[in-house]
Order: sequence, then C-alpha cells, then structure tokens
Amino acid sequence: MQTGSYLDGSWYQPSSDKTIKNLNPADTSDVIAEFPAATAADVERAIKGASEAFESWRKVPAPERARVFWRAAEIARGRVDELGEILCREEGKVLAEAKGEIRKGISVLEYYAGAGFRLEGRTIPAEGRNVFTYTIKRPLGVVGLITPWNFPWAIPVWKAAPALIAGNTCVFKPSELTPATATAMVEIFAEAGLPKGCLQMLVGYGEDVGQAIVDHPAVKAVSFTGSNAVGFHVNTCAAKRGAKVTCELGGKNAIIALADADVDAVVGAVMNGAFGSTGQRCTATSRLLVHESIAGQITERLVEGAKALKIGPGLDESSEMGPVVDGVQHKSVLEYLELGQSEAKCLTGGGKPAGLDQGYFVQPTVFADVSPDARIFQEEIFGPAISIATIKDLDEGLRFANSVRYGLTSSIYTQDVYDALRFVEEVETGMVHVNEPTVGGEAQLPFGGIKDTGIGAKEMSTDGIDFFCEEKTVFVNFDKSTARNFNR
Ligand code: TXE
Repeated sequence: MQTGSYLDGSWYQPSSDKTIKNLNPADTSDVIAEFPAATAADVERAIKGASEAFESWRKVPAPERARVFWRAAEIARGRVDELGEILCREEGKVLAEAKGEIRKGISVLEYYAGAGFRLEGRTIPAEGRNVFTYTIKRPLGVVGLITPWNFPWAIPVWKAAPALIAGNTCVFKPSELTPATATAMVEIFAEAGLPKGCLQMLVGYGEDVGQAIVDHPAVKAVSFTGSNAVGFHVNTCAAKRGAKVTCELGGKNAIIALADADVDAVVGAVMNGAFGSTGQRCTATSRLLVHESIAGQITERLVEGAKALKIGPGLDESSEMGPVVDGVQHKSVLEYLELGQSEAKCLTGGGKPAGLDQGYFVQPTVFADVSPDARIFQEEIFGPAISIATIKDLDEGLRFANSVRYGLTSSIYTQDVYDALRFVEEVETGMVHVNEPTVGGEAQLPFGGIKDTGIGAKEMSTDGIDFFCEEKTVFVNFDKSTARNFNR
C-alpha cells in the first residue's frame, strides 16, 4: 500500500539516506511498507506549501470548510473494517479496539463538522455608551501536529480537525511506527475535498522532522502527544520562539475502590483499563488502590481474568490482547515487569508468553502489595500491568493517588455520594470518573491532564478549536454625535 509523505496534494518521495520500515508488531516478518524518511529539508517545503494554502483556506467560510469534515466522516464510515485492519496490523491492538478507535475518530470528525457552523465569538457589553464590543476568532496560520503511535487514527484526527476547521493549515508528523493509518487519514481528507497544501504530512524521525517543525518560525502553534521527555523539550523549544504549545504526555492513572464498591464493576474496569490496548493508552488504569476489606476478592478475580486473557495477533478475531508496538517498547515493558518482581508481589504474568516469539508480546501482569514509593507505582509502564495497593480509607487513597507526577485521569468506585464528590474535588487529575473506567474521551468533552501530564490547552471540544485560534476584541463606536471617550 501507499505510505510515506504527502505534500501539496501528491505523494512525495523524500531523498534521504534514512528509511522507515513499517512492521507488524504481532509478526515482525510482515513488512507493511518501507520508504525513505522525510528530512528537515522537507519541512521547509511543507511549510511553504502550507503557507500558500493558508491564504485561500482561511477565507473559505467555516460552514463550507465543515462540509469537508462531513464527507471525510462518511468516507471513513464506509471504510471502518479496512481502516481497522490497517491500524491493527501496524499498531498491534486487537481488531475490535482498532475499529472502535476508527469510530471514535469519526465522531470527532462529526463534532468538528458541526463546530464549523458555530465558530462563535463573544458579545460583551462595553463600559462606554454606544460602543459595540465583541470578539472574533481567527486562525493562527501554519500549525505543527506531532503524534504518537498508540492512537494512530484518533489522535491525528483530533488534532487536525480543530486546526483545519478553524482555518489553519497543518504540517503533520505522525509516529514513524504507524505511518499507514496516518496515510489513510490524509487520503480520506484529500478525497473529501480538502484543498492541496492544507494538510502536509511528513513521515520522518522525531529528531529530524519533528524538531524542524517545532523550531520553524513560520509554525505558529505546536500540538504534541507523546512522552514527557520529548514533550517538555518540545515545549521549551517552541515557547522560546513564542509559539503556542499544547502537550499531552504520560499518565499513571488510578482507580480507588472503597469498601462499598461494586466488586464486579471494579474488576471489569481494571481488566479493561489495565489490559485493553495492551496497556498502551494514556488513560490506561495502572494503579488500583483498593480498600483492605475487598482487596482479596478483587485481586483474586483480576489474577483469574489476566490468566484467562487470550493473547495473540490482533488480526485474529479470537485474540483479546495484542502485542506492544515495537522492540523498544517491548524491552522497556519487560524491564518494568522484571523490576516489579523485585519491588512487589507478582501474582501472574511478569514476562513474555510462551509460543509467541514472532511478535512483541508480553503477559498481562498483576502486582500486589505495591508500595507507593515503588517505581512501578510511580512511573508510566505503558504495558499491560496493574499495581495494586491496599488502603484504609479515602484519605489514604487520595494520598496515594496524588503521590505521582502525572495527572491525566482517575476513577472512584463507591456508592457514597459524599466520598465520590470529595474525590472529584481533591484528586489531582484533569479528568475524573465516578463508577466508570479511567479510559476514554469524547469529541465534545475537553481532554487532557494536569501536573506533568498536560502543558497548555486541553484537546477536543471547543478547547481544541480555541487553541488553534487567536481572538480579536473589537470596539465599534456607533454614535456619530459624540466624541469617543478615550478615558474609559
Ligand atoms: O514517544 P516519543 P515514544 C509515553 C509512553 C511510552 C513513551 C515513549 O510512556 O512508553 O512515551 O514513547 C516525535 N521533536 N507515551 O518513544 O518519543 C516522535 O517521532 C519533535 C505516552 O513513542 O515522545 C513521535 O512522533 N518530535 C503517550 C512523537 O514525538 C519528536 C503516547 C512521540 O514520540 C522529537 C506515546 C523531537 N525532538 C508515548 N523526538 C500518551 N500519553 O498517550 C520524537 N518526536
């Protein structure tokens, strides 16, 4: 299939001595594509095309721009199965999850199509008489989108859609590990009628293409999702030259289960949150803080559940958990699983499953008696592992939950409205759930974290659009007979 860079309305072959080899993580002998990596020099060309496209795209009425997104949503809806397979083959998550991600991205397209009809400013009363004061939103210009591999469709869609609907043009660098899904997105936008140059895609390495986007003076804003190390660096580089930045980074999300929690619901939420997408969601549940009175039964059921999970290639519909994305993640997750065995009690898992050496598989792993000081309690593993600690009460649960550097999402399971609302108030995360899993986001709801997880604006919802706009405050005097009072 066609993968690689896309500039000014056509597929583009960079001249580069570096190549990108797109592999199936469930079977590394399956080479999906191999093509030359884009370079920093290509960024210059991409930005030039995007700057030219901006001059006409920004003038297209927003409701007209919206129709591109409707068409894109329709095209994607007709290709859910195929897109799910592409995603599954290069990223590894199981087919049902991959198709779920495609559908989520379609909802995002629908939401931003609607938003094109509502790019509202604000009307605010002036202090002076006969002065009409209001605000309008205007696009920034060329913006940079840098995305990871774990949601190779949803994250690019939720960055590109608000940027484009607001009238910006984009230079987009997907993860080098998942270029095929990114290619499909660009193809769909082109088929939906997005003019050439509005969405320039360069598939290259972060230190070359990503860095050049972040440093380029013509790039007015950078929207990044990825690791903390790179995100903090991106923020520093972009902020130094005055560009807007939003970064969505790591997570170490906790569920607190109090003594009155619905045990079945907790088990279901942890199974889904910890092992779904092989633990590679930023919203994954990686810590369970469970009241000592129910810890035994919940732990036992999680161990049974983890042991029963069918691990295998995502394309095999009977598989319940696929591989991690590549050799680097595989090594890193396995190292954490080994570390966990010295820091806590490993009740199941802890290494590679037998008989699956053709891909980057790991076992779903349950660690119990985890101390809040342990590295497996504090650091993002980004693999299928749950660290369980027991708590005496909500105060202790909150103390443990808030002890980490991250603050993306969290959840509490309880029947007690007082405890639930105190948790909502005191937990240090950007998203909070009550009696629901930690995972998930919806197009119309702000998505993002606090503490070291989030830098800058939240994504999706109207916040997603506001990030890609500047707001002008307008003062119009409509009284011909009076001189304007400038001393207001
Ligand atoms: O991320 P990177 P990686 C976390 C998770 C994971 C770890 C490493 O813990 O184990 O990060 O993942 C581009 N300038 N998350 O190595 O390196 C890079 O090419 C500009 C959590 O994949 O941060 C890719 O497109 N860009 C997270 C993107 O940054 C640069 C999702 C992310 O890559 C760059 C992913 C540079 N100097 C990882 N260097 C989540 N919260 O969901 C790299 N890139």
